[in-house]
Amino acid sequence: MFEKILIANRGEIALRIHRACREMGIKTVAVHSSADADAMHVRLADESVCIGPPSSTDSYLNIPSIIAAAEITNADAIHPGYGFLSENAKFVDIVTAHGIKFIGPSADHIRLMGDKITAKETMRKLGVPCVPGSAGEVMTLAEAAQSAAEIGYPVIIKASAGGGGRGMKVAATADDLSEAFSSARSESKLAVGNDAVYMEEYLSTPRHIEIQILADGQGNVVHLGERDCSLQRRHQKVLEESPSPAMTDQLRTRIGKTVADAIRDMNYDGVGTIEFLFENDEFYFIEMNTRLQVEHPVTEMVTGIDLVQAQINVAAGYPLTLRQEDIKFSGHAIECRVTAEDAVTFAASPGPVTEFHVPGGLGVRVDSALYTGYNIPPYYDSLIAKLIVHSNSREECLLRLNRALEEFVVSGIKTTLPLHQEIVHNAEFRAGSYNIHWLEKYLAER
Ligand code: MV4
Repeated sequence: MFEKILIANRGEIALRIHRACREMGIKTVAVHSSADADAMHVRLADESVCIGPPSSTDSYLNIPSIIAAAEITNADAIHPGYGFLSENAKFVDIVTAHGIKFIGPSADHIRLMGDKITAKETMRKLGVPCVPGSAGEVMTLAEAAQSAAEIGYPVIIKASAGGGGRGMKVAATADDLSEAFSSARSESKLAVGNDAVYMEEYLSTPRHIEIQILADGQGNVVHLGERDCSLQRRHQKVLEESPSPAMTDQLRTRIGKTVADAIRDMNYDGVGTIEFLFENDEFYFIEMNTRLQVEHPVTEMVTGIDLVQAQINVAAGYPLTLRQEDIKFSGHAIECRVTAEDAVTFAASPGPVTEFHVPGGLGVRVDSALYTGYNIPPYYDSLIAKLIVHSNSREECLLRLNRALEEFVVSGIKTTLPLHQEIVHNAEFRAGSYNIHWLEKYLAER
């Protein structure tokens, strides 16, 4: 097992990883920007190294600084968390070349899944259902027109190197195609420096459902069920739950087996998430994330499995002892992402936190690096806390979530806690009858 892990991240996820390490008897190294010297992840780690000025580009994305910090402290592995360098294949190559273990999949798997065209082609060949679409890249407008005619309108044009909805355009009819095709390409070129695009049938009202997998690269793969992440605003998830209100045991078992088989065939190792659009009881693969995700606690609560400890174990070369039949899904979990933003305008609200009181009690978990007196710096992601609630049924989970939200106090800054209170009281949300457009529509009409 590793003796010391460098955590190449900040905020609640750095703390989350530190906690897993501590319980496993592994020492931790925190890295931080000059703006984060007083951050909780720095306070709790065994050692810390300042890796640069406030800007992420110069600190949490600064590869030479992070490698130097690992060498100085003699860390034998690096955990990237989510965001930052977590899906950067070049970083994995450099970490590996320095004789340090990257806690995550191989650089090749990250590259394969980072290119959405090769990701989809790989999954299709391995028997995973995909959205009907073009055979790979669409290079010219003529090709786009032919492909769209075969698929049928409406179609969606996506950037192969994209993600988070960047460079994504819908063409409702043939009249919209030329404009959609050229703007998808130029947006993609601008955002990711690559103008390769592909095309799919546009699904009008799907849910976003993702399957969590855990693999050891030694032939052992398990799936840990689904998370429904349909509640999003501008491609940022707001609330996630498991099980999905739209799922059945039969559908879960079937897609879970399909996904686990594909991941085994790929020889993938580590944790991963396979994202689907789900409409009329059918799954359509869209993308795979090769990292630990923000919403992983929802899965931890319903399976009882510590995903970060599992991730560290497989990275250290221990085979998975867990078998699919050992995994029991118990009850219901909901995660609310609390951000330092105005709950109505979504204007950023960094600054000093004068009061921070978290809810507690049975089935309530708060993952946060905040403390009373902390000054939230303006340079990073606005996530300040994840409230995760677990109970026996969705109904009881909603009652518990409402109770926990009532107890939660954050003063000095604005937060999205009031938005979560609105959502938990909303009849449509309570009925579970929502899709990927529900939240934006609700926000536009409220
Ligand atoms: C789609 C789609 C409809 N049809 N693909 C948006 C981000 C990207 N990762 C995938 N996205 C979508 N792909 C087809 N063929 C609709 C979306 C989409 C969406 C997906 C998940 C969650 C929220 C969304 C909001 C708008 C559009």
